[in-house]
Amino acid sequence: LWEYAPAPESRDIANLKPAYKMFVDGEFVEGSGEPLKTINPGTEEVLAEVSTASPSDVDTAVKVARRAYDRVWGKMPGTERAKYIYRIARLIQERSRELAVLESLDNGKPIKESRDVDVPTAAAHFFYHAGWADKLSYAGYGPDPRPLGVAGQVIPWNFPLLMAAWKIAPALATGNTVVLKPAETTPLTALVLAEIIQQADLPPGVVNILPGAGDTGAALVGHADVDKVAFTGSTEVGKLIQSQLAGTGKKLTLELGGKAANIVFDDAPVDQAVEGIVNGIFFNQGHVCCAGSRLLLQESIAEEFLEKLRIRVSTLRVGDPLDKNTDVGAINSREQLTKIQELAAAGEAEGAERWTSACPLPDKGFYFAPTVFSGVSQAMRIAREEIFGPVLSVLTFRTPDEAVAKANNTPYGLSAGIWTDKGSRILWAAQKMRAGVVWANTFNRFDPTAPFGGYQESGFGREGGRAGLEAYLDV
Ligand code: TXE
Repeated sequence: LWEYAPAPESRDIANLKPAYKMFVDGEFVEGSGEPLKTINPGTEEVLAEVSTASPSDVDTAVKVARRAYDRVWGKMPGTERAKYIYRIARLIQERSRELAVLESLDNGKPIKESRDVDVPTAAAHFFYHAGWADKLSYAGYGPDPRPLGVAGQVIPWNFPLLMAAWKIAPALATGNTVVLKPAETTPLTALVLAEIIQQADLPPGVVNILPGAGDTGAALVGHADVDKVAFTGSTEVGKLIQSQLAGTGKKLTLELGGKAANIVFDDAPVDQAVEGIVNGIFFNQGHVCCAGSRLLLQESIAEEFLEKLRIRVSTLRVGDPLDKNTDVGAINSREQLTKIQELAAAGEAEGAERWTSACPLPDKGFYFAPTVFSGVSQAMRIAREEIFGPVLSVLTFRTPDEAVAKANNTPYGLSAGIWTDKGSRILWAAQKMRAGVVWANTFNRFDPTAPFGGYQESGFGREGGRAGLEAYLDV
């Protein structure tokens, strides 16, 4: 049995500073908002004090971004923009250990995930988009598609660096300038990305990074001189932004919550499916908008499959995010932990059968043991609401039609998974599923070449691939 071990990975690698400033016009400056303290969710210790942007700082940053757009970036040939974007990608690679440790400290995710997924995928987004910068005329939008101007971008805390890359890279490739607000609980890696942007010699004002809470975000997206808004976060705030922007003519993309179904048919390769289901919900503590949070099992295999699944889940090691053996790290904040606890309690109260892994949890920090609910019915809150934590809800079905109907019985529509040996069934189900991404015999695969985005209350617009460029262009 695994025992709790102190972090072997030195936190010195993170190059943590006691205080961080915001990044405006190529400089790190003190914001005039109330400073915030970002904490390590794995230990509850304060990591650093971070300067925040007031509405007047937002106004300054937008003006600076406008000037950089008008004078430099909006006019620069794509071949030149590409060089800067490649440089950012290379610098992310060079500073990858620092970024990975800092991400795990600030967010709580296991170091093996920040090391193997977040940081390399962030670099990949810059590499991929650098390649587009000088090829936009050949992208099928007609000659010289135009950038929109200033992009106001607001991102969440679940993939802090990766979401920043996901937002900034396509904006730069298409010739837009950026004002980005990271989430209040995870501002640090975005500010190291700002250092990288400075190191890459990007013209001042092309990218500005302003930490702050929801009020800073609201001031940014509502600013009259912002042309395009890109938001990733809760459906609740996404709806607020949509109504705030109604009638302004700003281009908007929203990437919101999800409640993805992972469907396992009776002919699925069982061991592979068990791994995929575990990865689908326990990766990043389940703080994933496309997490496979609903498992739909064909009735004939349900009991056997559940048994194997519980055995596998009981081997997951929960604990110190900096320990390389950790599979499930810390929940990002006390608020999120409370939300998960409340929804799990609702699952029990509504009559689902709760199984929780008996793994040891550290005494300090925000942790939640991997949990599987079986006997879940479609009306239960744990089948309808996004839990955004390491909690899986298991439902059953008899026929493929019933599986697809249940998968689609959600107000969301971000992703789905299908596990079967039959190629024809994969194609059939993928066509019928209202989900922006459908994975077959795999899950949670991210790639900058593939468009990502949702249906219904999961938002609209696509990020990644050629489709993602369209959100930043007038065509
Ligand atoms: O999200 P918020 P929270 C879901 C998940 C989670 C729940 C709540 O279910 O439990 O949302 O998380 C900024 N105008 N997702 O409260 O508030 C905020 O500062 C402009 C799914 O953290 O939406 C942060 O930078 N911006 C999701 C960002 O919005 C505003 C990822 C997201 O925070 C704002 C995160 C406003 N009025 C949570 N209010 C996903 N799709 O992956 C807040 N913000």
